[in-house]
Amino acid sequence: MADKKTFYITTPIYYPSGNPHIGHCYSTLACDAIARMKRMQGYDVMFSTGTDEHGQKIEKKAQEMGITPKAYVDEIVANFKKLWATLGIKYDRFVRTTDDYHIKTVQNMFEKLYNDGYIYKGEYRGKYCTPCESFWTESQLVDGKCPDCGREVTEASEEAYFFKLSEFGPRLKELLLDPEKNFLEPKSRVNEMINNFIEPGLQDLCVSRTSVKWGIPVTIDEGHYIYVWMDALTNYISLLGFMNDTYNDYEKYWPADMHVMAKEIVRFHSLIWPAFLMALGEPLPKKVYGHGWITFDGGKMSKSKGNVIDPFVLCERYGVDALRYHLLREMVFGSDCPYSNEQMFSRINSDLANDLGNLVSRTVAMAIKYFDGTLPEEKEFTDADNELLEQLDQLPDFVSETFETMRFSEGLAKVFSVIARANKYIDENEPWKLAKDETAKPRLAAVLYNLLDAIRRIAVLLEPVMPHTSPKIYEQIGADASNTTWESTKVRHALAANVTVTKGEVLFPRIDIDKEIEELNKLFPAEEKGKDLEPLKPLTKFDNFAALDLRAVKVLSCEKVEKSDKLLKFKVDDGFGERQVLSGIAKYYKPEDLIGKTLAMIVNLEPRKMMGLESNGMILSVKYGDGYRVVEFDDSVLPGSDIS
Ligand code: ME8
Repeated sequence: MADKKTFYITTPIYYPSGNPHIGHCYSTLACDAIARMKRMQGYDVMFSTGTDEHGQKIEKKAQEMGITPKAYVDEIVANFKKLWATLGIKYDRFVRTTDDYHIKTVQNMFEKLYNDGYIYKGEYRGKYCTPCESFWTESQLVDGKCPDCGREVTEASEEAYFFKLSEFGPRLKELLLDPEKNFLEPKSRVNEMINNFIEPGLQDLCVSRTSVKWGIPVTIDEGHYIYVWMDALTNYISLLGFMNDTYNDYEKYWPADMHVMAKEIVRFHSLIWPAFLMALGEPLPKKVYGHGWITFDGGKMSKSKGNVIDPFVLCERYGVDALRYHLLREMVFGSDCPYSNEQMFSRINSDLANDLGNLVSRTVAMAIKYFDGTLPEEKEFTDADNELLEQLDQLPDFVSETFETMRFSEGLAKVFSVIARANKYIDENEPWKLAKDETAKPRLAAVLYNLLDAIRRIAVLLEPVMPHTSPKIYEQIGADASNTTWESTKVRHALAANVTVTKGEVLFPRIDIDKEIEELNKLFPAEEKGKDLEPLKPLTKFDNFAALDLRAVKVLSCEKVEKSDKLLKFKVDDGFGERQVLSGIAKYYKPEDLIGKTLAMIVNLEPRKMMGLESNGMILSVKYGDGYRVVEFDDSVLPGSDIS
């Protein structure tokens, strides 16, 4: 027998820097649905997902919690796996970048690229966004800030290894514009990549760090650690066994058929990843799909509208398949998609309970009522059946084509339009009237049989999206393994002519939307405003304020206080002369960054001693995240100026 055709699909490997949320669910569900469909279509599928565990963010979080980075990620990775199990995600391989085989591949690949002259040692100077772990060129900054997250960037410089990304501009442009390949979808992103990154000139890519120790060590230079994207992207081949001995699937599955991700990391997948592969002399992935974001009230979650979006809670209350269907139905490929529970409830009620659920329950109930559950062999088909049958005939190819290009929304809308057509077919043929006429029994049997067989074909096409519901439908309509294959959806009347139906549970109970939102609000009360703030103090006399002398002061010098990890020692000019003051902000500032700044200070507090040093006043700071920021003025404010 000839080998099966293979199909390799990947999700991004997620950062286990926080627990998975509904956004992560979308990419993973989309890949799962495609993988399931491809398996049904007879492909030998490799569907991979995993976690991207190295880097500064995770190192910092673990440090804050006083545990090792590995212990920190282990717990979150377990939550990712638990969520995927809850959502019915059937991945074939879960890669962790801390897995030995992955580390081996990344190290081997680094060495090869170094030996072949694609990686060299240099000094990096540039704008660096710490939270995003990204270096940016001046032209990529938006208003001088990180284009991804909008936060401040800082000038960074360190000894580092570089990958010669700058050499690959022309080949990458050719790849992106190749009309045969359609490498990157949606097409709108192609211009973005070319205009924003290739045309201005690709910069060589920093692929190692010395300051972040939580990473894969560079084997040829102690103290250097491989820097995020080279580590992360390589997962797609390490998990197949490229340059490691753990797996032996590279020849079989590479190149990947589809890399799926959201838009913010398309750049890494459509420029850097192919460039690495070009340098390695390996085949390129066939397709990169960058979908939009699931957004919450314009970016933020809100509990006040019953907008609980804990995927575990949603699955438990409304069912896994309802959530799977809703997410895949709502997101139009390429656009962002706002999430709201209210919208999900409407979808469940209209599509799942009313249209699909009713079609199944009405049809099964009629077969039981009119034929005791088993249809007679004798049937009378007429031209009135043609329209429904023709619509069904067109579905399999359309579903297949839309699903595998991430256009689930279109594909599902079409399936549900045929479900609506089937419901209309019931109303047009009025089985309840046929049942009253003994001579119309063959026609009645044909009508019910057409309906049951339509449900069969529809349920099979929906199985990739609703894998728990379709088998329940098969049971109710008397379908079996032979007539629930993907191929069988192309065939009319594959159900046994004398099929027996069985009454089953209600597939999707209707939701009373107002009541449910009230219920959710009770379960998850909206957070009280100001809950995390210091409580307000009682009123005080104006004189108490007037007694304080608040001034602008200029920092002349600033240094750490020995043996204290909190205190900084300042010399400031208060307009009248110099004075020494201490402040407990050493964790949030480098001393040299404060020199020359004009700050706000209370200058008439009685002197206090700290760590044996005298402090004459108090520098004002404001709470900022987990730390503090000094209150500062621009240079035009003179030292000694009164603050009132
Ligand atoms: O970027 N809407 O990891 P990450 C839709 N480790 N999709 C969303 C989403 C949302 N609101 N939020 C997250 C990383 N996603 C890197 C990837 S790959 C070699 C390395 C999904 O945890 C979406 O797929 O930040 C997005 O691209 C990905 O999670 C980002 O995951």
